[in-house]
Amino acid sequence: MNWDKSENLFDRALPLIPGGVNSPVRAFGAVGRHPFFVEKAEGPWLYDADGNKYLDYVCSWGPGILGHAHPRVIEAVQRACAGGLSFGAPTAKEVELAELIHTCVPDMEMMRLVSSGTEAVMSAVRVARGFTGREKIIKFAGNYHGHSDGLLVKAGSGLMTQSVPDSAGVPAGYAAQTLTAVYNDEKSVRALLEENHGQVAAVVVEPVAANMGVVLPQKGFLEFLRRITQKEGTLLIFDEVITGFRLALGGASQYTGVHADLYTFGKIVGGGMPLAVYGGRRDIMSCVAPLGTVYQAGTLSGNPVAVTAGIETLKILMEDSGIYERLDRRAQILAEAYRNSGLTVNQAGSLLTAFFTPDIGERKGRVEDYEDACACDRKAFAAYFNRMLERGIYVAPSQFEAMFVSDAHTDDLIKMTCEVIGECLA
Ligand code: KE4
Repeated sequence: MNWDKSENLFDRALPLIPGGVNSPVRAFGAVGRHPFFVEKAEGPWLYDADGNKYLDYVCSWGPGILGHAHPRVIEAVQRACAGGLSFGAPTAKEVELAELIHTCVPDMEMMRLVSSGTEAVMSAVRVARGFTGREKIIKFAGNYHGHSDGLLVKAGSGLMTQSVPDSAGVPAGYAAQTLTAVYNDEKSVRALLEENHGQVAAVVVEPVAANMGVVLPQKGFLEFLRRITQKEGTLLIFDEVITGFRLALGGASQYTGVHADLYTFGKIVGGGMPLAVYGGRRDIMSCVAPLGTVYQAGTLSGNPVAVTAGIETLKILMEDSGIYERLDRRAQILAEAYRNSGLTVNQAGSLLTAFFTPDIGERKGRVEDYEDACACDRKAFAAYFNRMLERGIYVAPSQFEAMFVSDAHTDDLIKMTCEVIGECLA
């Protein structure tokens, strides 16, 4: 493959944009090569500036569940654009999208549209603090909730110590209000809640983790979080920016049967445009200005063009009852191909990650938390990524990300992918 045009674009970008990209993972740092620059996308295909064609299993990190440039979505967005791009005033479409979201996720009794997953989670945490009057929150190592200061933290030296910033520029004081537990480890959650009794506003969790690679909640873990937060007067926030409308039309609460107090959605809900949502129990969301005293605002919140993309995407998902079964089946076939090549695979619906686990001790072939994920062989992953890319298959450029299957990945393309996986891992 030739990447001359991408290289030239990268050279032009570097002096103007940090790392030449507008989001770090796009720089391909983890896979030891420069990024390609995308020209256009259609269905399951990405086309780069040099005309190379890739079968896309990143799907813009999740939004592309229908495949790229779905005709119905594009036509609706084009029509919306002709009517104006932004008004800073309420529109009927925002009400329609809120009604659709409530229909799909009944727990979303009241909600606010915002412009990114980061903004959704940041706002949900603020509402939880405003509603409970408490300041601390608990998150999990390996869960990612966007780049707001209070959530860019990692576990301190010991589990019981305060979290420390996971980025320069995050004040220690912000990090100190965020406690870090171990995913799938009930003891770590119980200890933090006991140690900080009456002080924890919320537990924020990815109900199926997808930012340390895909890691499923072990049986009973989410139910445990639900019980212990209720007992403690702490709110439970499901960060469904990835899992929402991905695992099921009703997201993780439908997929797992566990119900949270607040939810955040992004990616699919905006059909690939800058739109995300936070919401949940009406008594909690009634704290949000102008109803209540928790302030949150946004010039582009509920942007009519982004909302149009979201409405059309949700309508297509709601009309096609077989889509989730199709996506799950295809993902299972891919998972089997990776397992047959000796990798450990975690899969939930159309989300999966193939892990290059070290074959050490009794943890062989299991990735159940961040520590397991960190033990994977990242060099082997990078070599596999580049072999797949050379063969025209684009998977996420990091061991700690998910593979996304879309409805545009036909059975034939899945079959072809399995063959390439076998070649690349032989
Ligand atoms: P955004 O601000 O990137 O829209 O959403 C932040 C976010 C919040 N919560 C979860 C569970 C998320 O996965 C994300 C963002 N996901 C990453 C991919 N793992 C976005 C890709 C990127 O950072 O470029």
